[in-house]
Amino acid sequence: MQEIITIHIGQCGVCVGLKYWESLADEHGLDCQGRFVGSSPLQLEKIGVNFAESQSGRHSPRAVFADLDSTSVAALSASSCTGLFRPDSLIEGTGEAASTYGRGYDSPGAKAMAESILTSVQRQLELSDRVRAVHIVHSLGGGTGSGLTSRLLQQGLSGVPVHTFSLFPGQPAIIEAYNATLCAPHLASSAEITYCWDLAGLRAASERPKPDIEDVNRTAANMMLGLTACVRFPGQLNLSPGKLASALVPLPRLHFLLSSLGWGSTHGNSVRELSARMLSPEAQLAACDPSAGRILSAAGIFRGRVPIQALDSALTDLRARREAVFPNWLTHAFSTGVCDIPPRGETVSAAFFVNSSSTANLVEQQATQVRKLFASGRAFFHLYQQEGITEGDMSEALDECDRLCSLYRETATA
Ligand SMILES: Nc1nc2c(ncn2[C@@H]2O[C@H](COP(=O)(O)OP(=O)(O)OP(=O)(O)O)[C@@H](O)[C@H]2O)c(=O)[nH]1
Ligand SMILES: [Mg+2]
Repeated sequence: MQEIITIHIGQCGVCVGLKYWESLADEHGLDCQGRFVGSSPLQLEKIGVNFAESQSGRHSPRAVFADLDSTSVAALSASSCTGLFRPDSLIEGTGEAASTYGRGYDSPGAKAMAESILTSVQRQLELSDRVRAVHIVHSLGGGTGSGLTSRLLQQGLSGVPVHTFSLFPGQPAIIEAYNATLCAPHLASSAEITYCWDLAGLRAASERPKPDIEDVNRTAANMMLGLTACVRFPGQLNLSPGKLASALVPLPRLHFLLSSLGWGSTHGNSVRELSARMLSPEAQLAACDPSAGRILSAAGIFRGRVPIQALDSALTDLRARREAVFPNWLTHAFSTGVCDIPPRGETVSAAFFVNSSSTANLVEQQATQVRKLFASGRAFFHLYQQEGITEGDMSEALDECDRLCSLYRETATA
C-alpha cells in the first residue's frame, strides 16, 4: 500500500479539504463516523491509501487540518461530517487572520503550529506502511497559506515527497502578491509537484453557471479525486503519483502543472471531445492557456469504461493537430491512466495535467505586481518589515521567481 497524507493549511486549504474528504468518504462507502456502509468490496480494497482503520473498524482520514485563525477549523468541527476526523488532526490557532507571510512563517504561533503539524504527520507515518506523498492544500495569497506552507517545505516532511495544491491569487492583488512571491521559491525548490489553481479558473470550470465558493471548492476537490483515482480503485492502466511525477517533471524545479476536468460518455467521439479539454484554455483550473507556451509533458487520468484504442487514437490526433506547441525533443507527449470506477452519477470522467511553460506566467504576474508596488513607494510593505521580512528577502524571492520563469522558457525553446 502506498499511502497519501494530506495537510490542509489556512482557510482555503481547510475549506477545500472539507469537500474533498466528504467526497472521498462517499466514494469509499463511509458514513459520517467513518464506518463502512458501502456496497462493493472495491470501495474497501485500497481505502488504506487515504484512510487509517482503527481497531473498532472506523476509518479516519490520513489528514491534518491547520489554520492560525480558528474560524475555518471551527467550521469543519461544526460540519455534519466532523465525526470522520480524528480530533488530534484538527489544529486551530487562537490568533486573528495573519494575512502576511511573515506571521504565517515566523511568528511564535506559526512555529508552534508547524511543530504540531509535523508531530501529527510523524504519528500518521508511524501508522502507515509506505507513504508515497504528502499533499499540501493551501492558498499562496493568505498569510497562513503562504507562510506556514513555506516553513513546512523548508523543514521537510520526513523526506517524503511533497505535492502541493496551490491557489494562486487573482489580479490585481497587493498583500497576496507579496505573499505569493515569497512562497513561490519554496514551492520551486522543495515540492515535487505543484498543481496550480486560481479562483477564476476554478469558477469557470465549476458545473453551475454562477458558482458559489462551495461549488468552487467542489471543483478543486473533484480534481484531487480524479488525480488519485488510479491509486484508490482498480483499473486498466495504473498511473500512480510516483509515475506521474516521473512522467510530468522534466527538471526538478519545472513542476508547476495546470489541470482540467471533463465528463462524458463511453462513445469514441466523446473520448475525443473529452481529451480535447486537456489543452482547452477555458477548461483549466487556473486562468492560463497551456498552448500559450510549449507543452513539456501531459497526462490524463480517465475514470469509467474507456475504450483504450479510442483513447490512444484521440491522443495521437490531439498531438498531430497541435504539433507546434510541443518541443522537438518530446517524443512521448501523453501519459495515461484508466481507473474502472467512475465518479458517482457519471459514466466517464477525466482529470488532465499539463506541464506548460505558460504556467510560469502565474508566478510572473505576482512578481510583476510586487515590482509595481515597490516602484510606487512600497505600499503595505511596512507590514512585512514589522514581521522581519526585509527588502533583501523580497528581492531574493523576486530573483528566484525570475530564475524559475527563465528556466521554463529556456527548456521550452531548447
Ligand atoms: N477556492 C477557495 N479559495 C479561498 C477560500 N477561502 C479563501 N480563499 C482564497 O484564498 C486567498 C486567501 O487565503 P486564505 O486561505 O483565506 O488565507 P489563510 O491561508 O487562511 O491566511 P490568513 O491570511 O492568515 O487568513 C484568497 O485568494 C481567497 O480568495 C475557499 O474556501 N476556497
Ligand atoms: Mg485565514
